[in-house]
Amino acid sequence: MRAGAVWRRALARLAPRLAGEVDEEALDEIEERLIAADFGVRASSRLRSAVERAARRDGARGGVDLGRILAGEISEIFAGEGPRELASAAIPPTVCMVVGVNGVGKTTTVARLAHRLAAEGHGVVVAAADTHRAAAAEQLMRLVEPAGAHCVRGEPGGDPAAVAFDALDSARAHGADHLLVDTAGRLHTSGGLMEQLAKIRRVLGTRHEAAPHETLLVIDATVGQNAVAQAREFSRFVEPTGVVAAKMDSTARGGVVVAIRQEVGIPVRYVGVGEGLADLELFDPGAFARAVADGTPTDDS
Ligand SMILES: Nc1nc2c(ncn2[C@@H]2O[C@H](COP(=O)(O)OP(=O)(O)O)[C@@H](O)[C@H]2O)c(=O)[nH]1
Ligand SMILES: [Mg+2]
Repeated sequence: MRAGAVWRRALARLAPRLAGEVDEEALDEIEERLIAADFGVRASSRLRSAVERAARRDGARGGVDLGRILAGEISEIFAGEGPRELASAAIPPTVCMVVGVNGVGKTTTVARLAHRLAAEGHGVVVAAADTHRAAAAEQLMRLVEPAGAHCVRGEPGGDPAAVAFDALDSARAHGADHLLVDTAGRLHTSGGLMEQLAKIRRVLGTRHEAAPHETLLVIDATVGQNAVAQAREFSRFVEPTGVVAAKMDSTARGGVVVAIRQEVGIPVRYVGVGEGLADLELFDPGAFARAVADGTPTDDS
């Protein structure tokens, strides 16, 4: 499934069919549909007000007008943001840390980014900084080695920050352009996950100017508003530069990308649209908004 198809499915019929003027009933209906589509209560209520103002101003009549206005207001939330690839550090390697709770798709995302970057001709080193599960490093190695990426791992149960540190040295030694750091989602030893992640960040930062240059927070799109809570929690400790909304193919709702953008302020950068290594796409706010407009049923259909 491609992102365009995901959005068309997830965002169809957000605006109700409507014969005449935009009234309270139609606005209530939009708000309910937005909430049902995972936009979150706050974003949905703000969008309702914005649509109401715009509909009055433009003298909107009918569902198609309403859908177009809703799409426009959603675009406003992403104003000025387009699809954006990973940053490129002035001095290589560009360091990207991938964080998130267990099972959301972190390791898969690291593997996908490794393949993507390698296909563009970049040298890539990955750090298996999830040292709490022996299987985690195996999984990562198996996924990235076909791309020609070098994988650095530590002792099982060892210090993840030490693995990140060694991997940075290795990336320099290999002259790699990118270092991708996979992390654990749950911590079994003493000390919280967030403190551990903050430590990895600090260690990378002391060894390399401005590292990590990117911190991608992976969320599972099927958990809806829980993902917003996760984004809020992680942003207190690791300053995510972007969200990867994984498993978008496994939900019929797509509003969580708006909820996170508006309520936590982190831009969505990538979307996971399947289980394959190629199933990671840059998030395109324009395509998202267009799917809202295109999904509005015509008034006589
Ligand atoms: N359908 C679907 N499954 C995904 C996607 N991304 C990851 N997964 C699956 O989610 C599961 C957990 O992924 P993993 O990367 O191991 O999660 P981690 O614990 O965060 O490292 C695996 O079975 C992946 O294949 C996606 O975009 N779509
Ligand atoms: Mg993992």
